[in-house]
This record gives sequence, C-alpha cells and structure tokens, in this order.
Amino acid sequence: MFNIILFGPPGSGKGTQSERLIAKYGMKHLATGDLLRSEIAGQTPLGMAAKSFMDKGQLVPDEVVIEMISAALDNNPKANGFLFDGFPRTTAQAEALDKLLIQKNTEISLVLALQVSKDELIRRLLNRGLTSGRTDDINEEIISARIEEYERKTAAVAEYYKKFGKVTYIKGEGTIDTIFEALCNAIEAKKVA
Ligand code: B4P
Repeated sequence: MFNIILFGPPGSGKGTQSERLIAKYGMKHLATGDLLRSEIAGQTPLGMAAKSFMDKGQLVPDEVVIEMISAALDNNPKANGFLFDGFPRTTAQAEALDKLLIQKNTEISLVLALQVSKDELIRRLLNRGLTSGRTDDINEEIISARIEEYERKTAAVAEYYKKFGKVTYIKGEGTIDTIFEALCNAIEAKKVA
C-alpha cells in the first residue's frame, strides 16, 4: 500500500493537485475539509459543531477529525492506498494517524509538502472566494487567521515526519501542470527507492 500526505498551507494547491493525483494513481482520496463541508451541508451535529470553528478560520478539534478519518479508513477496506489531503493538521493528528495505519499493517510512505508564499496564498483564496461560496474564503481577516493557525499548529507536522525521513518539499508556485509533474516525479522516486 502506498499512502501519501499532501501537505501545505491553506490555498497551497492540495485540493487542486489531489484531484489529479487520484486520477493518475487510483488512491482513495481522504480530504478532511471536504468531509467536514459535507457534514455541514447535511446539517449533522458534527457539521454544526465544525462550522463554528471553520467560519472563524480555526482548526476543528482533533478528536472530531480523528474520529472522522478513523471511520473513513474502516469504510474503505479494499483501497490500494490513501491520499490524505488537509490531514493531519496537528502533531496529535499525525500521531493518531500513525496508530490507525499500524492497526491496518500499513504506514505513511511519503509526505509531499507544497511551499507557497503568504502573499500568493492570500491572493488565491480571495480569488476562490469570489465564486466558491465558502464562508472561510470571504475576507482577508479570516484567510489570515487560517494561515496563522497553519503556522502555529500545522507547520510542526512536517517536522514530525522529517524525523522519519518521509518529507519531500515541492515548489507550489508556477503552473498547475508543472507542480503536478514535480509531485509525480517525487512519487516515482519514492516508489523505486
Ligand atoms: P481545506 O478544505 O483543507 O482547505 P484549504 O486548505 O483552504 O484548501 P486547499 O489548500 O486544498 O486549496 P487549493 O490550494 O486547492 O480546509 C478548510 C478548513 O477545514 C480549515 O481551515 C479547518 O477549519 C477545517 N479542517 C480541515 N481539515 C482539518 C483538520 N485535519 N483538522 C482541523 N480542521 C480541519 O485551492 C486554493 C485556490 O488556489 C483554488 O482557487 C485553486 O484554483 C488555486 N490554485 C491552486 N493551484 C494553483 C496554482 N498553481 N496557481 C494559481 N492558483 C492555484
């Protein structure tokens, strides 16, 4: 099983590149942002609790997202690999994911970390906010709060996986095609290693 984490700040291209990666490699895509938005759309208790955090640009509590990922792993016993998008976002989530994967006799193979400047992140998210209808893309204040949450709580996740030699950094600025090619090259290099 080949399991990938696509890592990076909000707006770095995780969702965009994930779509292409799953089309090419056939992994099961697990995106916590998408799962949370579908809970909100269904007006479930979990969705309603998550919405109050997401609308302020804050991370949803660890126990909520860990439970959601645990259920998603159980619901996909035949997957030939997972692409984690937007998860883990804290060191506690990373430790929990490692434990869940050990129970399934597998592990994270590679962490692909997209690097994008703060100005470009803000530009992209404000631009997406013009059409996405996403309440967390609406204004620069909320977008900046998300980037601060990333710096405060999420950046440490790359350090966690670096200890195990699993992180490859990818320049996340340029055309979507060029970035996709760099991601694929990193995956192929890891597969043959
Ligand atoms: P996510 O849904 O993960 O949203 P994101 O980080 O904003 O999106 P992403 O990084 O995938 O966007 P993309 O670059 O593709 O999270 C939303 C919220 O959910 C979080 O703030 C948090 O509250 C909550 N949440 C989710 N997971 C959680 C967890 N594990 N723990 C706690 N809370 C959690 O797209 C951005 C824009 O850039 C698009 O418009 C795209 O077209 C554009 N773009 C992409 N690549 C480009 C390129 N190369 N050049 C120009 N534009 C590009």
